[in-house]
Amino acid sequence: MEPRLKAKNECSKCMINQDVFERIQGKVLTAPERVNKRGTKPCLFGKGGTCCHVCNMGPCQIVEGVEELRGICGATAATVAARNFGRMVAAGTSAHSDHGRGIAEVFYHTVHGETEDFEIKDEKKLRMVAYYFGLDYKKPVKELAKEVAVNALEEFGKQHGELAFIKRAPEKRQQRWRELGVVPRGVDREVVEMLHRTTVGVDQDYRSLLKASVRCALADGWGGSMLATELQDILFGTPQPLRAVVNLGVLKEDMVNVTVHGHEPEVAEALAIAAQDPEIIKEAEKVGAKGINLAGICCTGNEVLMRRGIPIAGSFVQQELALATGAVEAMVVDVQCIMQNVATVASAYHTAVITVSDKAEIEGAMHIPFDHKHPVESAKKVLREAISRFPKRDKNLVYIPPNKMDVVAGFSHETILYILGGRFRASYKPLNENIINGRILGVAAIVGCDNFRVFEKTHAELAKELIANNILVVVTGCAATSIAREGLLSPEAASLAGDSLREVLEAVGCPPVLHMGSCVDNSRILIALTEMVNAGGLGEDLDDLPAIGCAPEWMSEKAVAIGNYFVGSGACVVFGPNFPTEKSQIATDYLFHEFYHIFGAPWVVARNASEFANIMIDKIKEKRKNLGIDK
Ligand code: CUV
Repeated sequence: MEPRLKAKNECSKCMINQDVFERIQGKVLTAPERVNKRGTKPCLFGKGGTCCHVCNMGPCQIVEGVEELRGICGATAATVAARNFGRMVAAGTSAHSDHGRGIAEVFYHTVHGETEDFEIKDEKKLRMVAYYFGLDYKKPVKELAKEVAVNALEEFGKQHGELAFIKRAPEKRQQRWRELGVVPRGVDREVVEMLHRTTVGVDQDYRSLLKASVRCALADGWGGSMLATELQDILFGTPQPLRAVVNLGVLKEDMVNVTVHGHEPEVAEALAIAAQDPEIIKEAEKVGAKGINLAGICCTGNEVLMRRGIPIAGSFVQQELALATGAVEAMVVDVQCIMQNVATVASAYHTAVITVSDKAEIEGAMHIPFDHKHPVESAKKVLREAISRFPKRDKNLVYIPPNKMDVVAGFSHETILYILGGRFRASYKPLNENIINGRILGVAAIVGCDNFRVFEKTHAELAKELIANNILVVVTGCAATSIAREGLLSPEAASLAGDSLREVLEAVGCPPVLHMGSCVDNSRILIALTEMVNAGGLGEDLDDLPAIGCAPEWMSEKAVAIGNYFVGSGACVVFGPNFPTEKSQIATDYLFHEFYHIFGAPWVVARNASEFANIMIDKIKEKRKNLGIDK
């Protein structure tokens, strides 16, 4: 079949900044063109989860129901698909959790006085976390913070018992998990066990594998990710609503542009502090710039957008294009979702791609190791490199597109509590009341990546459809950036909401789509949902709520881990445009149907925005009916 992208610029991803995309075409190969060259179909052998490569008798191509096309060892398609699914969950969990551990280490250094650059910014949250660790949370802050640091690090290597934050889930959910034997012990232990189970010749029952994948995923959602979010909030501040700007138009012609890309906010926070240092500003001025302009990409961007209002230059699919503006002096990258090609694109300009993590180097990039005990010092080194590149900027190559969009971000669960819950009652009760009386039909989360293989604007179209149906939408990750670009993260976008949702939004002055942060911040959604259960009137467990999640353009393995912990927690998740196990009907049916009986929530797949919307609206209506509030 002919590749679908015949014309150069047909895909929605190239259209985001088409003018920039056109300038780089023919110069360096970029992702949309690679899609074009390869044809629009990914590897047919591997797609759908039934390519088995866990041993050297294969790789085996397995076809469901065909005896001769089982693995050499006899593995069925269901086993292989479940095993691959489990491995994706383990990889995703490891990524979020190693990020969490990294922050726990920064936290440890900070509270033990080994770095002076950071401090405790949210004491209330520190005490809350201490409470869940079973500590005497009324102790003086300094002493308590040290104990929290040790406890946080121990959550990763814990061998027995339960992760501390499991206790934050609704009582009924905890009981269900205990009965099913899926309560995670230590984060690392669950990841290791998942990898062990899925090596050749261990767990070979798809049901057992898939159930175990939930235990691993829960270690992400209620463990690694939640620790990352909470410790980052304690250290860098819990987000509050703020105004900011997104899209490539945030780059500045007269400043040293530094993009921060990846996931961990530590480096970006240090860069933000260093960029305000008078000495650094002076150095920038010396080379003819007005100062340093920081802009985010991917989830590092979401982290500093949420807490500091630092603009976002782009989502995952815009990373190469940010460099193709010719206006970026340095792209500083930490971990995850950094395309190797950024180094190649940068080499066509004066731009430095600077890796800073000791876990992630890229061929062709510059490596400046980050000293976690002196973050701001390291940040200054990075900025000096960027400043040194400014005079080398080729004005003929510079093109900053005019596109930018105003957004309101910073909706931590605490903030939502305050805004939608009412200033004096600090509970989700008023939100629940609006759901019960039908003004708000339900809540939907649109999360996860954007993906060069998806040619439509699924995120924004879906968000518009949901809010028009009076569903309050929360977003994280690159889905948030993608929806932000379309203007849905501003209070004015309330005009696109259905009448009754609009009334509620206008009364509190908030946008119809609430930006809750980065991918690890999906843990905020778990807590928000739990608070909705606790506020009463909407059932006793997460699977009772008229709430649903989706990742319409998932790309990273991390998205699979996230989806699986939501399903395991009782929230239905719709994935698209394809599903990782779909070549095994048996394994897929188990996730799509049996999981509903086991966890109270199924996985679902949808192909395009209207399919997503229909499924999500129907599921929310079904929950309302079960609750008896469908009148
Ligand atoms: Ni963690 S995981 S592309 S940056 S959301 Fe963006 Fe978000 Fe997916 Fe990566």
